[in-house]
Amino acid sequence: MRLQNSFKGRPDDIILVSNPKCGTTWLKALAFTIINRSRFDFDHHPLLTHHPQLVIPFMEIFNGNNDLNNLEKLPSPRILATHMPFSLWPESLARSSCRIVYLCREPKDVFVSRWHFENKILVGHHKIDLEVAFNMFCEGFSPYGPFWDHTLEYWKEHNTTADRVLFLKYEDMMSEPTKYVVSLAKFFGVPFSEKEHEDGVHEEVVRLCSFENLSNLQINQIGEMSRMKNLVLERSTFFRKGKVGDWVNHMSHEMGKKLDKITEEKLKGSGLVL
Ligand code: PAP
Repeated sequence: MRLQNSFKGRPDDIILVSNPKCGTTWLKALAFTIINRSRFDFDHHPLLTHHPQLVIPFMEIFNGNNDLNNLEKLPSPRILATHMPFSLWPESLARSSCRIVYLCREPKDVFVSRWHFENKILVGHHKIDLEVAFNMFCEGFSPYGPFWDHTLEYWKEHNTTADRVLFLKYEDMMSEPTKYVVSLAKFFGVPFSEKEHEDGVHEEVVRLCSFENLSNLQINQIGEMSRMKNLVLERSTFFRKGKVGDWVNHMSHEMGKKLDKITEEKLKGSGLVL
């Protein structure tokens, strides 16, 4: 509500959007590195000493270091992140010409990632029953609304204004990261020059932001990001496996088939396949 009333969108804002557990940490690292590549060299890069979740603030998650006033103070062009569905965006932003990058992911992997995440942050709590959590996910219980509705809202925006909304899939990016780093740079209005291509700058971006590299940095392994009663968010919680298809190690074949069927039905006629 506070965000709806007070947030002032700017036409040159860049907004990174995803359902939780679709790869926000990775997208934040990539966007920050691509946009600021003329300011920092790779050997002394802020991502070597700062968690990727902290280099780009969420629009709707306020804590000690982040509030509406701080968002106001950021220089343009701002890069902000959000998990909010498009229908809940502050009007000034939804109607602006800001650029949006939406990152989606295959829902079985999203569910497994979320189940691990929630088990890890709930301290002193019994392990969340996988089947109970699974049935709730299938029924649409997710922190930002049903998984498919969220994705379809942005898919619709992408189809209406493709030059404003770049729609990406985690799996595609994992299989061809360099190609997507090049597309992101172009979309942000800072394409790689010929010289940068020759020097392999786009490949350096991929390497710096890779799961292997980031998850092995001390800054992303040790310490807490925040603590609230029995919710403890450790820095390492954002890095688990970073793999495509890990769901098979946790869900039965039947569960997989059930979720696939729901996804197929929900996305039917949209042209989107996950
Ligand atoms: P959030 O929704 O809380 O912001 P988010 O970063 O979207 O978290 O999701 C975390 C997932 O991204 C984890 O997936 P997993 O549980 O299946 O392993 C995490 O491992 C993965 N991830 C984090 N950083 C990277 C990266 N650099 N490259 C690829 N995947 C990553």
